[in-house]
Amino acid sequence: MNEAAPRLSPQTLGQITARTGVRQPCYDRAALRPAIVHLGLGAFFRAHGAHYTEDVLNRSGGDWGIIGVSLQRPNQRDRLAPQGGLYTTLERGPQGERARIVGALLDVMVAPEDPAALVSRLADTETRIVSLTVTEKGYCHDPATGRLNPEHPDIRHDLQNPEIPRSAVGFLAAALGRRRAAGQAPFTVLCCDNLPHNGALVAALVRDYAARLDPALADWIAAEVRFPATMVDRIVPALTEADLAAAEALTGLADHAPVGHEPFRQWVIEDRFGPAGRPAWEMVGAQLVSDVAPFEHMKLRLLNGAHSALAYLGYLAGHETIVEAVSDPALSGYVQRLWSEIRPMVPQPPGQDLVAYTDALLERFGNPAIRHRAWQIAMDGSQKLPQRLLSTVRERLAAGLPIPALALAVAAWARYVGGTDERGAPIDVRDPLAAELRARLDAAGSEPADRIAALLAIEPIFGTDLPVHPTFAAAVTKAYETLLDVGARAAAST
Ligand code: CS2
Repeated sequence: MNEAAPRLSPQTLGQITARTGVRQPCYDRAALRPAIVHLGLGAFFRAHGAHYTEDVLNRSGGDWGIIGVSLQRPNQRDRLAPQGGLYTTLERGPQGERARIVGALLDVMVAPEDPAALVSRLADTETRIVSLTVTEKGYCHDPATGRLNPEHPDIRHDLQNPEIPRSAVGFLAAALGRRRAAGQAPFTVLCCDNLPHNGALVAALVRDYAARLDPALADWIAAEVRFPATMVDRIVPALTEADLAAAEALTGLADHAPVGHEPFRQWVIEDRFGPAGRPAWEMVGAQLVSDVAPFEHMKLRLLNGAHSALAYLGYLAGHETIVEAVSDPALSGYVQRLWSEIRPMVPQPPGQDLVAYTDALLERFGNPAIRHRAWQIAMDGSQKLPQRLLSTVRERLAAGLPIPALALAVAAWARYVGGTDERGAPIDVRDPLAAELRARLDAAGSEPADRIAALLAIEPIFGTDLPVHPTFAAAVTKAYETLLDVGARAAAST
């Protein structure tokens, strides 16, 4: 039997050097300060934002260390703490797999274990940037309007207990309140979630929340705190057992928290940071621009819109992953038609060609080394549909243009949240509105038009305009009927 490999840690790192091809931190980790606190320490950030920062450190040193924060569960901390924050990233492309060790992460905090400690960490003037990847639902807002949902249980809790919050918005406001009270400059808030106008959106949510506690704090936030917008992109599937084995095979060390990711990455950042500064991310490929909006439209609508459409149709058609879905000619033909509907509504960002962009997307989706589960992307559809698909729907309807492929994507979501797949097996529907979706469908009965009307009536998803739009409801109902009649593969082929 093989001996167990030693665990990755600062003490064992030296054992990798004998091996070829594994990049390691080549800067002085002891010089790092907790300058960035990142809320939402998932696989995505560890393979994206932390990777860019790691590249800057490798290139030019500095002290931009990262404290990662889990807002819910302790798993990441439990896996990373014994490794001194070190982890392996696995870049997976058609040419094979390359491992690298990331050292920028200094420590992991688990917010619910000691919320006051996190508020203090954020309020400490060493914290210069607070970045976030808390997923769409983590902002406790109404996705159709972008407004704070004051009825959200976490927001209600935080307004009652502002010093020991639960929500990201509550933590930001509590810490900014402390900075203000102490007469200190604020940190910069860097939202890295796939939300439209993410900087302005989070700014408005934090101000709205703060105003309910202390209007003067809301004014101070409006005047003093920077919330640059960003567009983030890298396909990073959730951790699997196979990743653990792959990391160990490449490095010779056991890592309980590796991350597999595609080679491609993009980060477009609004260059609007306060005197607290930022790492020189532009040195390592990030684009610092004055207007992120065109890049964000391109990415949210063409990448994420297609991802969601492929996730629902692909899942229903029996495909486990995105690569399987786009390897099915029915679905790859469909996604091209979907992109033809979306592209005319997306202004071309500087230096980007949209046809080349979607061609590259098809290659990325078809990367056989990335097994991104349709089920993972299908999650939280109520929070994703508005910015990924429905904003394009609105613009096409306003221009009098047809929406067959977009309507099929919405219908596939409706079919998916019905909770039973095409072979009659139950679907594990994960969504913050899952109970409401279920209740509405149960009340609607079995008529397709009634089921679609019941779902379209959910205002936080569809607003007040789309449910009463005659073309929209009719197009989605028709696509839904086709899905029921012939199944997802055949529906996607028509
Ligand atoms: C995906 C995204 O899970 C999802 O909903 O669409 O995580 C996607 O992989 C990233 O945005 C790619 O940058």
